[in-house]
Amino acid sequence: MIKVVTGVVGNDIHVVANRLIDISLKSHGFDVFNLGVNTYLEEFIDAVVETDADVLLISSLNGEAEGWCRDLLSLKQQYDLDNVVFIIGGNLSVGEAKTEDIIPKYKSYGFDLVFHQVDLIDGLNEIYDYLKDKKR
Ligand code: B12
Repeated sequence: MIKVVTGVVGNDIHVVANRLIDISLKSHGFDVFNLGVNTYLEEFIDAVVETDADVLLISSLNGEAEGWCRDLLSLKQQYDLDNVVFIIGGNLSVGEAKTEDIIPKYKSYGFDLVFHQVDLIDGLNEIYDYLKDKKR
């Protein structure tokens, strides 16, 4: 069973998308470790290491992930997490920003898949397709 750690990064209390993601992942047969809102990047990484997770799926609704996720690359190297898939979605900037600027920025932080203001169902379907291909 694919293990997924999920939650909302930083000082972010928007919980609705997180609950919907939890329900969707479970109904698609994933083993879900939901850390909920107000979770720091280091806590996500600890959970990934502890559970030996295959995927880390982070949400940010207030847009502050840009600040909270900058250290992802160095944490990935520190804990040797090359085999983990890193995904982030939600409102990935504070205020207006172009998706074509946002995606490369988060990829440079170390995320494999980035969804800025994407419909949740469309985004999750893309994630499920990506993970299916990875498993082959
Ligand atoms: C409800 C709400 C609140 C509630 C939250 C209650 C709760 N416990 O969840 C309250 C009133 C507390 C709140 C507070 C704040 N909020 Co508010 N809030 C909203 C609101 C109205 C709806 C958010 C929501 O839950 N939607 C339901 C979810 C399911 O939909 P969604 O947010 O559109 O999310 C979609 C995508 O982001 C995506 N998605 C999310 N995660 C992921 C992950 C993946 C992998 C994928 C693929 C997709 C994905 O899927 C969702 C569905 O399409 C939005 C405005 C809006 N109309 O969207 C603002 C909004 C998110 N809030 C905003 C702000 C600024 C705040 C505050 C900072 C306001 C303030 N000055 O105090 C605080 C933040 C406090 C904090 N520490 O985080 C801004 C964020 C702006 C930005 N990023 O630039 C928004 C967009 C309002 C706005 N237009 O300015 N908020």
